[in-house]
Formats: sequence, C-alpha cells, structure tokens
Amino acid sequence: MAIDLSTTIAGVRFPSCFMNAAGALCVTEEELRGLGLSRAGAIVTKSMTIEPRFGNPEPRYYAFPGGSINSMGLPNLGYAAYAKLIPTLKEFGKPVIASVAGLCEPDFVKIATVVNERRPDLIEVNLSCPNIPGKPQIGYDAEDSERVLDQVRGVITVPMGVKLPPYFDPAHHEKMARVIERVGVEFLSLINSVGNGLVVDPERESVAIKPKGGFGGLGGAMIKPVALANVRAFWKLFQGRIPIIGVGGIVNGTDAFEHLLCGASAVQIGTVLVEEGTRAFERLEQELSAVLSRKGYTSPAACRGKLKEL
Ligand code: OXC
Repeated sequence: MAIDLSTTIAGVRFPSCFMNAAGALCVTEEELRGLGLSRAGAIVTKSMTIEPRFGNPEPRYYAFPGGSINSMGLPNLGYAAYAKLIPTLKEFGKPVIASVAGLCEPDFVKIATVVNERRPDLIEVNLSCPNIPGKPQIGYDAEDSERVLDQVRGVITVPMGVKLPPYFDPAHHEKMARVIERVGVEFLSLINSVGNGLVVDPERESVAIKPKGGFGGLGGAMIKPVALANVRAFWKLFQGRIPIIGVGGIVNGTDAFEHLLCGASAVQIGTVLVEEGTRAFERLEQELSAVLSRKGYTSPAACRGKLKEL
C-alpha cells in the first residue's frame, strides 16, 4: 500500500511529517542547508535572539541510554543572520519555520517583525526554553504568554505557532488553551524539553553538564509519555481544531505513530537527530510507513487522534 507521509499545518503543505525540532542541527548555515538536502519535511531554525549568542558554558549536552539532558542556552547566529538566510532556505522546496525566542518581551516583537518580512512559511514562538539562567519559562505564566503572543500575532502575517513547555496538571492545559484560543494561535509544538532535570554520574560523583549546577532540559525516549500526554490533552481540548506538532521521545516509527494517534499532524525530532544525524529522517519514514501500512492507514491524517480510550 502506498503511504503518503505529507501533511498540512495551518494551510502549509509539508512533503513529510518528520522535521527537526528547533535546536537540533539547525544553528549554522551549514546545518540548515543539511536539513534542506535531507528528507526532513521542513527546515526549523534554531530559536533566534536579537544578538548572536555563544550560549552556556560547555559541557552542555549529554546523551545516555534513556535520552539526553541539555542546557545549551540558546546559542544562535542572531535574528538578522537567520532572516537573511530564509529566502535561500526556501529554495529547498519545503517549508521554513522560523523559531523566535527573546530574552525580554520587546525582543519577540522585534524579531518577529523583521523575520516575517522574509516570508518564512510559519513562525514558531518559543515560550519554553528552560536554560537561560535567571529567565523563567514564559509558557508557565499564562498572562505573560498571552501578552507576548498577542503582540507577535499583531506584527506577523504568516501562521503563528507556539512551542510550549510540558504541563503536568489539567488545570494548566485548560488555562493555556484559553490563551491559545483568545490569541488565535494557529499551531502548537508540544513539547519543549522537560526542564530542570538533573542527571548524575555516580562514578565521577558529578553532574553531567556544567551550566546551572547540572540542571537542564530532558529529551529523548524518557520524555515520550509526557509529550504524548500534552499532545493528547490539547488535541482533546481543541477537538482537533488546532494542528499539533508532536515533539518528545520519537526514536522510531512506532513512537511517531503514537504521537499521531494522540492527535499530532507532524512530529519533530531532537535527541535522535543529534545522535544519528539527518539519515534518521529516512529511517523514521520507512519505519512509520511500515507501521501505517501494517495497520491499514494510507496517511498520517488517517490515524490522527484515533487513540482509543478504555
Ligand atoms: N529547549 C530550548 O528551547 N532551547 C534549548 N534547549 C532546550 O531544551 C537551549 O538552547 O538551551
């Protein structure tokens, strides 16, 4: 059975439902071009700030069998460099998603205004980086989130999405859903890393990464249930009206299938992309196609949200 892995989000067609998560192999021009040349269904930029940033001190990324911990601290080229690159990146013939961060509210507006002029296909507003010392994750404050999103919505003309942190209580899903509805967010990327985890190396009696005393965002296989729960919760709250990009714990085709069942329209990969390189896209496509075909589904849309409850 022929499987078509293309998908549509906020009116934009993606040739494949797999893409990189902001942060994974997407900081430099070379990495972004690598995504363009790969089978990724989109090019997602690193979350950009006003000034170029080196990021946090190294070591700041550590992978282990269950996943990864990172505290990169938003190393990026600065928004002007990414804005300039967008037209070139679009020539690869797949959507370009500009990920916008900011160290304060006016930054988001300034970056979004300039980047929007270069016509990325979508803008993803990152409200959930856990790794900037002294800066709490905006996504955990509904009022702050609403203010930022409202202002960004007011200055851009392309579809706006938001990358949220994981929530662990239905009251928080509900509160943020009301914000998303009021502001008119057009897609959700769920979830950012599980912030402020701590990985310990018992042999060295040491933390695994240097910044913030070893605290950092967890990613990879271990966070899949948290990611699935957030995809499912928002899918149900919006009854499928707002497209969701599932992020978290996708290591193989079955993981991607689980995200689709929970309600995702597409998925992003982080840890597995860093560990395996862009050839991961081809493997994941093959594995997901095999699962869908075995189950009698012809596309990701055919199984979207179809998770059974007992
Ligand atoms: N999430 C982000 O949003 N940013 C990066 N890490 C992460 O887990 C970072 O740059 O620290």
